[in-house]
Amino acid sequence: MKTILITGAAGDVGTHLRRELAGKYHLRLSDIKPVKDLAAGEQFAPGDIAKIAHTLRITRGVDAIVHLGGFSVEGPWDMILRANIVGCYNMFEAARRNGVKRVLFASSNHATGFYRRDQKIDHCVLTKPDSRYGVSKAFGEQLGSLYADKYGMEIFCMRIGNVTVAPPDKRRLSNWISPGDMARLVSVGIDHPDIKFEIVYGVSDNRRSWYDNSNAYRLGYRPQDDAERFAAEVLAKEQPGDPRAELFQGGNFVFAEIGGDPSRAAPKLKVSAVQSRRSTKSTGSRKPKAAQMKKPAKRSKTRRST
Ligand code: 15L
Repeated sequence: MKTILITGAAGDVGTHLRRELAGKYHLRLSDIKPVKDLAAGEQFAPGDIAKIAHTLRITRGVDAIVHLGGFSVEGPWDMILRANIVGCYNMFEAARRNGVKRVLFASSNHATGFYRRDQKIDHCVLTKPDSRYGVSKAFGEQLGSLYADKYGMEIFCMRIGNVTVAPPDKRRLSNWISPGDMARLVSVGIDHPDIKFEIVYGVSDNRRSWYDNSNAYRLGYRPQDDAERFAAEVLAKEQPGDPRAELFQGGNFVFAEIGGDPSRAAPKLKVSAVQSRRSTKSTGSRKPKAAQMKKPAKRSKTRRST
């Protein structure tokens, strides 16, 4: 049985994966926080990914790494830098030095969050990050590309949507992935015999999907869930949102903050009516024309985006 290192294992996605992958792999679970209630086949390896000595220790002797660790939403630059840039570099570098070829990188839909919702995007589009967080995910993908080309490593980048038992809002009807499908995608990334560098979308088979996930399907991903079964319930309680969040795939992550403080409100953007719907493949270079900067709005308490 393969031994798999999961970083960020104390988080939500890690917790779902532990349950879904139990018995299939030996799991080495790493996090800066304690990982509790270890089951048979699980081992805890504490570590701070911003420290190379720690990443060298936790990656030793594993068959593959599922790198979930880092800051998982928009945050101040110093936090993103430490956890998602330095931490990500340390993971790839430690994997290389320890001879671990296969790395599954938890990228995010926010690496492409500035694509409009009326665009369908595939694995070939240019990144369009919607936040510092999104930039850090684009960075991780590029680092993976470097390690694949330069060192022959096997890199599987998953642009993950929202991993929850049920999609919490309308946006997530398009980017939701059930825990079961997430585990199915991770298993493809671990067990596919011929990965060099791949980008796939971590989404279920959602009727409202913004993604052409044919690359994942080509590699053997067979999602079994569709967010549509939650649609009536989700839409019934959906409140009218900010038009900017309606326009872009990244939702609230597209907002800018005053002075870079994510707890403060975004400047107002002038948003024209959504242009005619295009369901064809994106060019990858087209800029959304509808948004222009305007003067700042009032302070908001919201920090986490939807
Ligand atoms: C992400 O990348 C975040 O890690 C997660 O917390 C969700 O916010 C998700 O994106 C999303 O877009 O719903």
